[in-house]
Amino acid sequence: MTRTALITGITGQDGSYLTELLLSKGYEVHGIVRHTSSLIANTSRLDAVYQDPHESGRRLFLHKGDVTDAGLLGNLVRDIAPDEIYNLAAQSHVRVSFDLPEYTANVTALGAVRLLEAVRASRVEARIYQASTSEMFGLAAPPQSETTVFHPRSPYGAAKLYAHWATVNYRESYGMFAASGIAFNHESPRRGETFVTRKITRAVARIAAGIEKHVYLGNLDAVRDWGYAPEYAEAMWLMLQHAEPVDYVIATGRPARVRDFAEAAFAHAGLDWRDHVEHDDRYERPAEVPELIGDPAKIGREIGWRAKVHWDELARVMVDADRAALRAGE
Ligand code: NAP
Ligand code: G4F
Repeated sequence: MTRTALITGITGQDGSYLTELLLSKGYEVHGIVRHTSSLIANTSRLDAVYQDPHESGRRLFLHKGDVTDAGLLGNLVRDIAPDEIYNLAAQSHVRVSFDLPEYTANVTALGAVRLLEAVRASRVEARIYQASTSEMFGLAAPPQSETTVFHPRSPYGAAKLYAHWATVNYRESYGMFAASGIAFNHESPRRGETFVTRKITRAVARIAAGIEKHVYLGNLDAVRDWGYAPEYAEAMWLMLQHAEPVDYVIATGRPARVRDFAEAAFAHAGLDWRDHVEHDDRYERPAEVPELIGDPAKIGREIGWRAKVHWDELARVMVDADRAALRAGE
């Protein structure tokens, strides 16, 4: 029997890696794609696996939609009757969430409830993955684990915490197989260009090519636990194959500061980061999350997932990819 998955946020970094993983496992994959006025569809991260709707035997289906539209979600869940649902859609940028708090709550918090409610109302027996985040820990002291008390520091963190508890609540109230992965930062060459790692590695490529001289950053002292996004897609899938719906921290456990990442990225191109990184207050946040370091012991012990790529290798992989893309004129 072909297994079927529905992915919200399929056009994002994680959605694209998860799609590749599920297609490689023989799944039929359905994804929700937002309408834009200027493109037929925002699917550039899916280029490698995109299948023309006129092809026979295709296993990737893209549906126009939005997680702010409850009717659309209800219709899709009922019509597709997926075995697995991955809720990856979000306004996922922390700094942006301070400027768009209500919008962020509508998409990131209420979007999850609309989806849970669509599944409950349809009575489709789908397993649900909710993309929770280490940002929910906020000020809590590291290392953060499944038992750490949450203290979100941004509209995004608060919205994700609401979605997280809604997922727990639907599991406890209705016996649904709904589980949250509390993922720490994960990156890749497909990372959005305004997140700090990709902003740095793109700048390294452009500075090494003589196109630019400087990159402007905010807080260099923030500590993050950066992992490699394709490995996190594997963790999501493994969580839905588990016998029980259980929430897990997904992390490497290896911390680094923003300045460490910058140093490693510039050094990989033979450059000294101190010659090229300037400070700009605009990239500071009204409230910062100073230190996120995950404790991935539980997911390692119970489902055998462990991060292989750590932040310093990640910096090199992303610099190489951005330099290659620049050379190819992308
Ligand atoms: P991303 O690259 O920002 O992708 C977000 C996805 O959500 C995109 O496909 C985006 O569509 C879609 N989306 C946004 N608003 C939507 C709406 N109203 N309706 C439908 N789709 C909408 O994020 P990511 O890095 O892949 O992360 C995936 C999920 O994991 C997100 O929920 C994020 O908050 C969460 N998370 C990420 C990390 C991380 O470090 N990457 C860590 C913890 C949790 P467009 O392409 O059209 O913008
Ligand atoms: O790359 P960032 O924007 O990621 P942040 O805020 O940690 O959020 C990401 O990870 C979360 C998991 O913890 C996800 F849930 C969320 O969706 C997103 O994927 O910033 C990382 C750090 C911050 O401390 C920020 O203040 O880098 C610092 N930073 C310093 N200069 C900067 C910059 N961040 C950005 N985006 N741009 C800067 O110029």
